Amino acid sequence: MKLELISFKLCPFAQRTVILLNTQKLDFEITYINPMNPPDWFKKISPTGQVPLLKVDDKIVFESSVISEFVNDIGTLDLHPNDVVEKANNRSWIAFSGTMFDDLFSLITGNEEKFNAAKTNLFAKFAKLEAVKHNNTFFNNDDFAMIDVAFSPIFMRLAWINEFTNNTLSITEFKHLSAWSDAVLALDVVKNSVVKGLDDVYYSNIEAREGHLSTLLID
Ligand SMILES: N[C@@H](CCC(=O)N[C@@H](CS)C(=O)NCC(=O)O)C(=O)O
Repeated sequence: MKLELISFKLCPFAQRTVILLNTQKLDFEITYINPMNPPDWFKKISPTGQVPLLKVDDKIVFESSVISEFVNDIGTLDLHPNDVVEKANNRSWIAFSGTMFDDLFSLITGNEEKFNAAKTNLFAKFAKLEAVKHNNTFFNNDDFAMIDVAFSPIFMRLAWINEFTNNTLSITEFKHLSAWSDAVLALDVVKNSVVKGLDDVYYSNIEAREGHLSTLLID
């Protein structure tokens, strides 16, 4: 089975796919495009115009949540819990995590009012997660799972923003969440899921958006 991932370097959804493919040790090619200015060949094959898109031989799989499940299906490891209730619960929190990308987008692009509203929203979600997170290394236990993959791009972007500003989005008040984020970000499979220097690109992106967050950047 030949796998080709169509990606965009800054895309958190595509980053999830890269982490999963590498965790499953599956061979794949990666082709980067800019979905805001896509090439014609991409427009022809993509129903949504969005990345990630996975080409599997001559078929396509799109929507990152579906791609994630597909990669789990073809991989040798089952990265979901065995218990069906636990698995459904994990999938619920994965769906919940999707809304955090809207908050992150508003945090980067919004004026002070929108920034504060997005931060309040995001931190209310963190509080909900903190309430259900146990003392384990990862979300379920000591095994890195699909749910940890789903949160990896969020934790990475949060860490970047905290590094670029005076810890504007520090999550240290959430003890379990902080420890979980540290454990996820320490993994090579997560560290290597983005191209070298993407943090600088992210910094420049924050600057270019000229939102409230850009005024909080430190060198
Ligand atoms: N629901 C989609 C969202 C993917 C998404 O928003 N991708 C962005 C890049 S990170 C994109 O392709 N944007 C271009 C567009 O929406 O036209 C998924 O999970 O795959």
